[in-house]
Order: sequence, then structure tokens, then C-alpha cells
Amino acid sequence: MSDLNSLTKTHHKTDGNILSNSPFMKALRREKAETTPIWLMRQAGRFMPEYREIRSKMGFLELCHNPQVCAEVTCMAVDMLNVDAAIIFSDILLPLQSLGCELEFVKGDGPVIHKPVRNVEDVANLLSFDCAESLSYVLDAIKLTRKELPAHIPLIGFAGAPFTLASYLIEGGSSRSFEKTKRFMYAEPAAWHQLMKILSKIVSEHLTNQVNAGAQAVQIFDSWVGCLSRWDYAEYVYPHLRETVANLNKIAPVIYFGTDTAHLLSIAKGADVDMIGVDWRCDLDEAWRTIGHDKAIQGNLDPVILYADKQTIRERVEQILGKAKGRPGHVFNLGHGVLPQTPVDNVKYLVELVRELSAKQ
Ligand code: 1CP
Repeated sequence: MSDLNSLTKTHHKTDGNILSNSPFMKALRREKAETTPIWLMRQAGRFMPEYREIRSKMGFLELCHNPQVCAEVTCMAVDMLNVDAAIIFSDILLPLQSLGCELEFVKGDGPVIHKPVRNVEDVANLLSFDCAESLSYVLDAIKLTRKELPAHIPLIGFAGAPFTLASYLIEGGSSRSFEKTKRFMYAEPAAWHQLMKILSKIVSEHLTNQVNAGAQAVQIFDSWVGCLSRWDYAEYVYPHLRETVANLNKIAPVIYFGTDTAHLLSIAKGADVDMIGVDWRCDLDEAWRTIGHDKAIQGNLDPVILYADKQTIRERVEQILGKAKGRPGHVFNLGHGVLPQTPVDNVKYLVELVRELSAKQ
């Protein structure tokens, strides 16, 4: 594990021009790039033996609170996989700790929120906090990572979207059906909107701080919003997403990502984001038409394809690049995060393949 000294030794100077001309930043502006840029959600994670080694020595939250190790893990993924962008090693649930809901990651069970939000009173009792102060360890990780990353690799900051954060707060952890979340939404609409406003403010502040600390772009993860009908999305979620994005004041390009959201894209496109991330359940060209070609698109290989043989991976990559048709503004990614059992070799193969095939387009 590197200490602060060894980090400063390898430190790279940040050059705005080189970063701005990188394939990833160009794609965000829908400018033609030499190759289709690729990065992968959860590119630093459990599929990597080096990550598992680090995690055998420290808990997940402990890791997230340690800027040096976060920087190391972030850069390790870029080094190993040769991807076009880095994403800061952190988690969408960390701001919930600051709200006083007692977050814990239980081995095998995922996140547990010991004081979930179940009524109007619980919303009123959430702690108010200063984002920059309370999440300063994330900002320190970004500053260190920016110094350590190669000068041409953009760094992505991120946060959970208000809906996805609210779902963890209300369910008390992960969920399949989001029954408690929806019940709360219908039974207590005023408290719901109040909660979404609190979360929206935290998200836009945290993202702004990450850009000021050195991130070149930000992604808003609305991983579970696909569980909603169009009507509920328009009524209970979309106005807060719009507000969140508007409060970023165009400080940096914004990516909005969700899974199972084909039915919501025609609404979500109204938020002033630069790029929308889609999963594998939809056709990339159809999704792009719905979003509009005045926005960039990210996706959308099924993460499970990376368990298949190289020929199958190749066919699916060709399909997706075929649907993008070389149109500027496509960032290749998985439709969701890299799964823990994924062979590292296949991930490396995917990155090289996207570069090789898209260079010919
Ligand atoms: O080591 C471990 O066991 C922890 C596994 C892990 C990791 C590697 C968690 C716990 N979070 C992370 C890192 C993480 N989380 C990143 C790092 C950057 C990268 O992509 O490489 C990012 C972007 C996230 C974002 C995140 N956390 C999301 C949105 C993306 C997604 O997967 O939909 C969500 C929903 C979470 C919550 C979360 N964090 C971790 C778990 C087990 C969960 C719960 C997921 C669930 O409810 O199923």
C-alpha cells in the first residue's frame, strides 16, 4: 500500500487540455474521437485479486474513509485494465452516514441502515450537515487520485440519485420490490418530497465539491429507479432530478445512469444532463433515438456476457458498436457493474476489443 510520500513521487501534473481532448471527454461533448472510449462501472472491485487482497486487511467503510487507499484502488483499475476513464473509489451510501442513519456493511448481506426512515418524524430527525466537511475524505481521495493518475485520464466523481438514496434509507438496505419506498411515497407525499429535497441538495453539493476537488465529470447513479411506473417517476422523482442537475450549474459534464429504465428515458431526457447510461435490456440505437441525438449515451453490454467465451464477447461488442454506428457521443460501458466472479482476462479483452473495433469504424 502506498503512503503519501510514494504518491507524491509518482505524481503527474494535471493538464486541462490533454484531459479535455481525451476520447471520454470528447464523447461527452459528442465530438468525434479516434476510438470509442470505454470504462466500466465497478471497475475497481471484487473481481480483482488485488482489491480482494486489500479488503482482506480492512473493512469496506474503512477503505472508503482512507483517501490513500481509495486513490490506490482507483488507479490500480486504470493501470490494469487500460480503460479511458477512472471513477473514484467511494460509495453512493456514504452521505447517509452523515444523515445519522447508522450505515453498516454486513458480510454477505450488503448494506444495512440501522435507523431507517419510516415516517414524517424520521425525515424531520435527519441530521443536517456540511457536505464539504462531513465528506472531506472523499474530496481528499479525489485530490490524491488526480495527482496520481496519468495526465490524460479523466476522473469521474459520483453520487447516488435522490430516489436511489431514498430507497436505501426507507428500505433499510437493498431491496427487490421497493414496497416500503413506494408505500411511503403514496402514503406520505409531503414527507417524501421533503426527503427528496434534502437528498437532492446533498447530491448537488457533493458533486460540485468533487468537481472542485479535481473530478472532470460526474455520474448520478439512479440504479433502482426502473422499478417505478412512468407516472410515479414523473410525479415523485423527475422534478427532484431536474433540480439536482440544475443546481450543478453546468460545472462539469453530467451522466445519469439507471437500470431497467427504457420506459423512463423519454421523461429523463428533460433533465439537463450530457449523457444517459442505459442497461442491456434495451437496444442502444432505440434508446439513443428516445433520448435524442443531442445527448450522449453510455452502455450497454450485459455484465454476464463477460462470463462467456471470447467469441461471444466479440459478437456482442460488434452488435453494440453496430448500433452506435460510429456516431460521436457513445461511451462503451457495461449495462451495470462488473460482477465479482468475472475473469480479469475477459475484462482486459473487452477493453482492447472495443478500441480495436471502434478504430476501424
Ligand atoms: O468489497 C466489498 O465487498 C464492497 C463491494 C462494494 C464496492 C467495490 C460496494 C458495496 N461498493 C463498492 C464501490 C462502488 N460503489 C463504486 C466504486 C467505483 C467503481 O465503479 O469502480 C461505485 C461507483 C459504487 C456505487 C454504488 N454503491 C451503487 C450504484 C451502482 C450500482 O451498482 O448500481 C450502489 C447501488 C451502491 C450500494 C452498494 N455498495 C456496496 C453494496 C454491496 C451495495 C448494495 C448494492 C445492492 O443494493 O444490491
